[in-house]
Amino acid sequence: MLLLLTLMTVGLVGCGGAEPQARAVTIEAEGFEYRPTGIEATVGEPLRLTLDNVGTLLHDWSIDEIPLNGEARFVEEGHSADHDMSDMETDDPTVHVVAAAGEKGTIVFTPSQAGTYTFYCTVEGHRAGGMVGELVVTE
Ligand SMILES: [Cu+2]
Repeated sequence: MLLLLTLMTVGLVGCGGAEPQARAVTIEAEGFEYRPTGIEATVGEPLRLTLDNVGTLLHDWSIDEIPLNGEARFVEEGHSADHDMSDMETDDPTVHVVAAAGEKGTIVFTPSQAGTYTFYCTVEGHRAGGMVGELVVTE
């Protein structure tokens, strides 16, 4: 019994770690630009998305509606406390990760349905300025 508990504990710790099975994607944000503007994902495969803000403005990366397995969750909070939600052009994006200037933010989520989903920056004026792209999810 003790051995079983030990194994379970190790298992839990392992789950909280680096999630090796997730596909890691980094998007740079600078000016009003994402690099790249296109991302691919696979249904049922966790996507570990890092927004690397190498610019001088606050940016985020958001998808309004995308079917997920479970909930999107932050790996690192970054400096989301600095993010003024009143600037957001939408109430409740399904996936939302924020990175202050010079910071990174990471979120893990698992798409559950194939499709093409628009991602964009919710900071006022940024989407219009070009901060928009597509996440293509395939079976
Ligand atoms: Cu932005």
